[in-house]
Amino acid sequence: MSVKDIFEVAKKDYEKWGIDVEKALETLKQVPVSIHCWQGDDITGFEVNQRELSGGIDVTGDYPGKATTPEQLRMDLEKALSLIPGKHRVNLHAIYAETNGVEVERDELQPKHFENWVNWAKEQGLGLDFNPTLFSHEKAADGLTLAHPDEEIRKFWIAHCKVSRKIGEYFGRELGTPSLTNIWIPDGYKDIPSDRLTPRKHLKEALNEIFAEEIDEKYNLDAVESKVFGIGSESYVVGSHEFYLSYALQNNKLCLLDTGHYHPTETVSNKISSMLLFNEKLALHVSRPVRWDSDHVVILDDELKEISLEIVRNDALDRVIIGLDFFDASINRVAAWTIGTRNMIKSLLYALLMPNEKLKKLQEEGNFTERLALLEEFKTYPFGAIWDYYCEQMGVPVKESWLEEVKRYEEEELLNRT
Ligand code: RNT
Ligand code: ZN
Repeated sequence: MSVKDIFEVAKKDYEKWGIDVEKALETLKQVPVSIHCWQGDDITGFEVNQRELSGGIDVTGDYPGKATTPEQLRMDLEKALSLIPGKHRVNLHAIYAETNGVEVERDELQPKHFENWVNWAKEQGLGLDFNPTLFSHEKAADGLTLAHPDEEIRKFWIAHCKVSRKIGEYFGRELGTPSLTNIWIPDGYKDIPSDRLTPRKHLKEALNEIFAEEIDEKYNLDAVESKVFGIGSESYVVGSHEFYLSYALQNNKLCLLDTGHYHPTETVSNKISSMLLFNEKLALHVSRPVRWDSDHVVILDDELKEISLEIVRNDALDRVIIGLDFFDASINRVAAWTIGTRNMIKSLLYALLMPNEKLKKLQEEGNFTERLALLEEFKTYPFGAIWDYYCEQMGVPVKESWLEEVKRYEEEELLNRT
């Protein structure tokens, strides 16, 4: 039986519940996932003065073939994108600027340093997102940036964030889709602080300065990303969830939730509905924290499905901006992108194929037996057959056949890199 034949049979199972499978696929096609460029080169970037990764995040592994030039990184992204169904976005960091061998400090970056990325995005039909890079730098060596006690250091990072928003605006103007410019800072303390308020006051004032200039939301959207701890900031993180949740609400910014940035039994899926009631939009960094904020490749686990269910059943596909954030250097990096992104999309399809209205009604009626029974039975509905058909329709490899492509690419390209 062909993929299409199997699909036709599977579709009937869903139709019994009034689920319009074709419509679900149409909806899925419209959902962009922002793919982080940094999986391709272990967050190294292309600065002339390359610094070691810092900021309390870490990449482990030495799988061969890492991209070391912008051309290689774009080529690898193209390979991954050819294996992922749908039209998506690419998320850049300031360290991915191209400055022609000239050292340009981060507070002096300009849109022109991202011209190659924009031209490439136009060619590929992609949107671009952006992040100022407030780590891997001597001015962040003590793990403090926007909340630093030294005003000069704060000023430097404020200037960097300001130019970053202009770069985001440039992306949005050129590509016709707003850039999400997300600020994440590593600031915190290894040991118990004697003053928690002052650093947070510095951060609040720094953000106010950064956002002082109005930028049209048609071109740029600002987000702030919180965290609970990092390596070297185990006892205190300045930009905590409460801090940014309050800041975002008061200042009409997007709160960005990274799934690795909460306590182990706290889930992002359970936060989305609350935030939807008070925020017009919110943003995600979907990651996989294994025991800590380890940024493993996203798998199709229960929490991923639950996140997608919360987005879909609350009709929030255009209010929750989905981005990915993982980095694994112990496996083929193109495969890592492909696996993680395909899983994100799969989970959205899974959610779109649930009888969400029926399930809500059962809860309202207090029919918890049927609610549990259906939620469980749908786990083994022929979801894979719908997914395969979607991949075929979108012109990307079906099932694990994408792996052959990656293996060929590894042999022909990645293993030849020195
Ligand atoms: C760090 C944050 C942040 C980074 C990227 C590289 O804990 O998750 O989003 O991973 O900006
Ligand atoms: Zn993140």
